Amino acid sequence: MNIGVLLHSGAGGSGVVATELGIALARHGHQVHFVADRLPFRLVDTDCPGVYFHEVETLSYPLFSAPLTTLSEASKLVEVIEETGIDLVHAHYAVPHATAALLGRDMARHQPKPALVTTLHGTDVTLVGLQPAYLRTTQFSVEGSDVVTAVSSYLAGATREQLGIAREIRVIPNPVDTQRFRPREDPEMRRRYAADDEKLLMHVSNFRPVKRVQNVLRVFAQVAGRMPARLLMIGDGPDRPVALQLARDLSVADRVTFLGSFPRVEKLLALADLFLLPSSRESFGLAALEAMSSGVPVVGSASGGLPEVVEDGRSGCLRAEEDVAGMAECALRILADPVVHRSFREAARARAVDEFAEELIVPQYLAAYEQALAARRR
Ligand code: GMT
Repeated sequence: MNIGVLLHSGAGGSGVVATELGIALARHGHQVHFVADRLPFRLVDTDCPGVYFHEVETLSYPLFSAPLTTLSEASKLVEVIEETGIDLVHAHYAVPHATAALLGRDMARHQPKPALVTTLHGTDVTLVGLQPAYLRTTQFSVEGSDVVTAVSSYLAGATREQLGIAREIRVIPNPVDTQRFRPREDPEMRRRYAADDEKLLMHVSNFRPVKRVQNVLRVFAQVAGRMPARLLMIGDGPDRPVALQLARDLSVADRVTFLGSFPRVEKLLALADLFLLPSSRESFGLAALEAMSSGVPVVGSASGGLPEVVEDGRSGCLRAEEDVAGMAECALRILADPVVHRSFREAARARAVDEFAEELIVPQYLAAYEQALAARRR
């Protein structure tokens, strides 16, 4: 199949899923054309056969207060459809990618017109798409797609309810490459971040308000008050300065390393003893899944789609969003006893392998693609 993928190129989870899925599809023998404003964050191994990248130009003009990227994305898509005969466009994120896909498909002279699958990732519906400024466009783009998928049942329900949409939404959870994200021992690398007798806690995100990075530090401060521990913060974003300041206020700054943003986190994740994700609402929580696949239990909030990924009391522990003390207590319980810790580690890895391995999820997307192509033929 010849597949066009519209995605966000930055470090957000939707772009990561789009890239990893696209690469997996290329490995299955499909031609995958990524269309984005920059080389996607995780598209580092471009030597994979069947992977193409088409850069969307951004044009500034004095009359426009900002570049009209949805239009340039649609124009680039037309070019790619006409040049390569795309069978199917997969838009990751309703606005603006599904919108640009609908426009590009309508404009293309190529026949037959490609089918459109839109995957909803969360903030596109629950945050951005609901704003009055975008609401009607979001509804139109979701309704106009041939097949719509959501990364969790929570998100599918929220979409139907909040967007007032009745159409079928297929739930396809996010995949993880369980070979790349696997438990590994690297004591030498680990010593860069923690001594052998210290526990290493980790957080990976784009430091947006929804991630509650302040609560990452609060949970860590409580843990570090009871056992020798260090925290590795990976990623970057608007709340990084707040987090830095809070680390100083909580007197843990000397135990926390802010590493910045990295496309290949698998080697780092495998060094962790525990992963923290106390977000106010994750539609899925891909970072948690990548940690679990690396054999790292997750402590986080029991909201949104995270309970569909982490099993409370087995592969991690989930508490109410503001229950910092509860999360810290849970973390201490997991970390204090090596036997308990090992069983959580094993359960986390098993859950990732049994439920979310790429080999299990890619066929679900291929089935969604077949459904979209059949709908298009009709
Ligand atoms: O996590 C983010 O803020 C980025 C965001 C995105 O849209 O790129 O991630 C969303 O999509 C990920 C991949 O499906 C999910 O794992 C994240 O849970 C989801 N983020 C939120 O719902 C806040």
